[in-house]
Amino acid sequence: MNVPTPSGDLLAPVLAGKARAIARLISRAEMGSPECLQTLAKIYRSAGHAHVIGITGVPGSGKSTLVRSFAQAVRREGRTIAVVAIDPSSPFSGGAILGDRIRMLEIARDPGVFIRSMATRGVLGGLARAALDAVDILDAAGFDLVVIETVGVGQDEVDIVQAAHSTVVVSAPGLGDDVQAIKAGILEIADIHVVSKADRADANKTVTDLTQMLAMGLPEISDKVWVTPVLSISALNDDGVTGLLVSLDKHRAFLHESGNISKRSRRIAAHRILMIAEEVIRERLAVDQSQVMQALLDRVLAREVDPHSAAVEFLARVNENASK
Ligand SMILES: Nc1nc2c(ncn2[C@@H]2O[C@H](COP(=O)(O)OP(=O)(O)OP(=O)(O)O)[C@@H](O)[C@H]2O)c(=O)[nH]1
Ligand SMILES: [Mg+2]
Repeated sequence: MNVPTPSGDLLAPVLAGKARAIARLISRAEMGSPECLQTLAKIYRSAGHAHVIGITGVPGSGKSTLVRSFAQAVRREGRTIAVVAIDPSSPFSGGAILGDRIRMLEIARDPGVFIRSMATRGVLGGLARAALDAVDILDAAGFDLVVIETVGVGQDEVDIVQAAHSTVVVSAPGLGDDVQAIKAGILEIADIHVVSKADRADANKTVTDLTQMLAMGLPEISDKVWVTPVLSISALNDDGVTGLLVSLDKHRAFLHESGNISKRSRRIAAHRILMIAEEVIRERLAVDQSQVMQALLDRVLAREVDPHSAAVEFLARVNENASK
């Protein structure tokens, strides 16, 4: 019989940056296996060094192509990068053009790059929880930059990129007249805006529209305030991609110099705790439902107890059972 390696045994190779162990531990985290929780706790203690970057944008805006070209720019500087792509489609399929396919092959051979795609289905107990566990694992494994790529639709996806130190919103020309980020409600979460596919003639209009839109809500400029840049990039031609790395470095420096990093880290941690707490409660409810519910139901149906009081009692009983 094939006995799986205990997650604890994966700890040392993960911390040493071994790709196979990293991939396996991420899979355990993704499955929500309780067996790996202790290991994840140790991972968390070792993490906290990477620059965590969220990249989002509407479908087809060019995120995956940008991320791959960005990964190469990072490698040219001798830094390492890991990517968690939360993608309904695999980052290794769909829409890849020739230059991009060559790029994928080069990346696949480079130990300084790790790309992991996470399906939106089949993750037990919350995509956001699993994605952030994966970020911890990659951070503890020593990658300098950890990128989370998500499609900018759906609350889960938006929550995930907001759990990054720096959030990049990608808009593309040719996907309609409006600024897509506004429609998707992700304009204001950007620390950096990227207009992709800058090799296209209509890219300038997207830059102008976006810049005007931002100017309307521009905060008072002082050295404490971050002014969100709009970068024009052609990932296809590797044009402007280094500029994204420069902007991200500047943003990270800004977070530290202004002290905003502690505010942001607290917000991210609080969000994560709440998210996991919700998951724990949901699991407990699922387990205890039938036992605790039956007795309560009889009383509610007889109108001896109202549904609100019943819900409070239900939670109290479930918690009692959990602490037994
Ligand atoms: N001309 C041009 N086309 C690009 C560029 N970057 C991406 N594309 C094309 O735009 C399409 C979408 O690119 P992807 O990188 O797959 O976009 P995505 O945002 O990851 O898409 P989803 O994963 O479906 O959300 C593909 O057909 C790419 O070839 C670019 O810099 N220039
Ligand atoms: Mg993609």
